[in-house]
Amino acid sequence: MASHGPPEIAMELHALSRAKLVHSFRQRLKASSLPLFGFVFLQGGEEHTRYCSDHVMLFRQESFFAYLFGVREPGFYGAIDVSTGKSILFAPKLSEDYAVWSGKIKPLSSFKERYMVSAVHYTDEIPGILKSQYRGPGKPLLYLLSGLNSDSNKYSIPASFEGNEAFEKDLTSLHPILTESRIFKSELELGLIKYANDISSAAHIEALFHRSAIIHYGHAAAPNDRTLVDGDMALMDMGAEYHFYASDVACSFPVNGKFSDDQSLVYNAVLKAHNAVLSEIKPGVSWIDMHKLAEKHILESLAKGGILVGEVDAMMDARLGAVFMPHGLGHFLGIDAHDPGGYPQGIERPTEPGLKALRTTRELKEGMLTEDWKLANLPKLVVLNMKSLKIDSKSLSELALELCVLTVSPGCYFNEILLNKATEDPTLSAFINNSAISRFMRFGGVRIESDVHVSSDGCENFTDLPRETWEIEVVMAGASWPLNNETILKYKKEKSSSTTALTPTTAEQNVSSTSEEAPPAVAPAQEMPASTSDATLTSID
Ligand SMILES: [Mn+2]
Repeated sequence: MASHGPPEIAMELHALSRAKLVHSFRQRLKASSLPLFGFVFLQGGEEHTRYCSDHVMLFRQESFFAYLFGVREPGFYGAIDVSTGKSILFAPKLSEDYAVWSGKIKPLSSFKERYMVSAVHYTDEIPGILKSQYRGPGKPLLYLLSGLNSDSNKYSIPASFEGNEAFEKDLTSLHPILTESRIFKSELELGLIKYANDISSAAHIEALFHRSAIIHYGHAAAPNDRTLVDGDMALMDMGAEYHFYASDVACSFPVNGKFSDDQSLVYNAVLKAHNAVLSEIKPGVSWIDMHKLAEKHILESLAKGGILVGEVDAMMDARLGAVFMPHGLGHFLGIDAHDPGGYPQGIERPTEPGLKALRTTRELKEGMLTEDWKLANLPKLVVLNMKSLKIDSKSLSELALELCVLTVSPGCYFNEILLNKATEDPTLSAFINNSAISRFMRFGGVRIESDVHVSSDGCENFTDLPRETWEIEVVMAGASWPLNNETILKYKKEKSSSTTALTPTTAEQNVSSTSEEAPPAVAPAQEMPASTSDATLTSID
């Protein structure tokens, strides 16, 4: 857990990312019989002030630039020479004024050392340096980053600098290769995501302890600012970031510390979906199949609980799952919480309800370049850099192990708009038990989200949180996590004495529960639970 302290940030992580990119890029150029000349050229993020004021907003590096260079400061450019593999950073020349107000200006040599690049110059030297280093004929060629992010539907902006008219520009080659490269993580990247997960897990536990009675969430126009009260479910989706690398974790719990029967029913439906997906993930599985598997478990549980009626297969055919889980099962995770690459060129987004919200439909792979890597003739300088940096106990191919990291985040929500639409649809409405579902109209929803990496024999879950209803209840009652044997024994003792006291056996047949706990009685005609978060759908998955 977090008590291990932060891992050392290894800048060779970025040297490795650059080497990997150069390797793939050269393969691509060779395959198209193009000469191995030119520079991959990126512009880092700029610092901004709040509107017209001089209030400087918190700077966070642009993600592609962070991936290749790890640079934390604003105003940089970066070039990677495709023919030599050499990398050059261009730093902004800061004025003396800057030094007076913001502290000592770092010399270029300190950037060279920290970011492990071949050279560092000032941004006003870009045209001169690139021209002098270019080995091809004619105008120097720049491979610029331009392409669509399939999550945001926004385009990356290609680098621009004074004097750029003297260069040839290629705007199509870089984006697909760099995006693909980001999907498969090195061991060094995994370490950071793992640590970010430790922090997130610890934060969620802390929130459970304090029962977070008030949650500000949502957005300025529709703030999720209602105070949660006794009887509500809380849904928290939050993740820490460490040296650019993200985590994305959600947990759902009853604010009063005890699951009601209805809350258990919905929560266990989602937990069953979550656990089923985790046990099925391995290289070769399709993400669409995983989404459908989650839907199926949720629909089955809702049917067992009497909220839905009819055959689950027929519900699946009618896409009823999208009414309760309108978002995709999960997404790639890395430098961005929604890491890019879900829809590479040639892969179309599905159009069916629910499936169209998937952030990827790819088949999961352990890594396609690993074998390639072992044979790769890597750019010399990068190899030298790597060797000089105390990682000699591991070979480059070991470090380059490529694993994809995803979130698994099934959810079940009772959204008024979607439910009303379903009631008006003759096919969908036939499955809905109106009197049962009316109890849930102000329920809100449940989401469980964990971060996993796909390995050859399945997946590893980085997120360490109480997930069973009883685990959540004992942690909310004050037990520390992970639970110690004493707590578990005490719980089991209480459980056995309470199950002997409880009678209904029909309940056990009616409710699906992944919990060790005795299944709760089904759908008692209790009063409507108070509403949960009004905005469970504003910040989905
Ligand atoms: Mn997510």
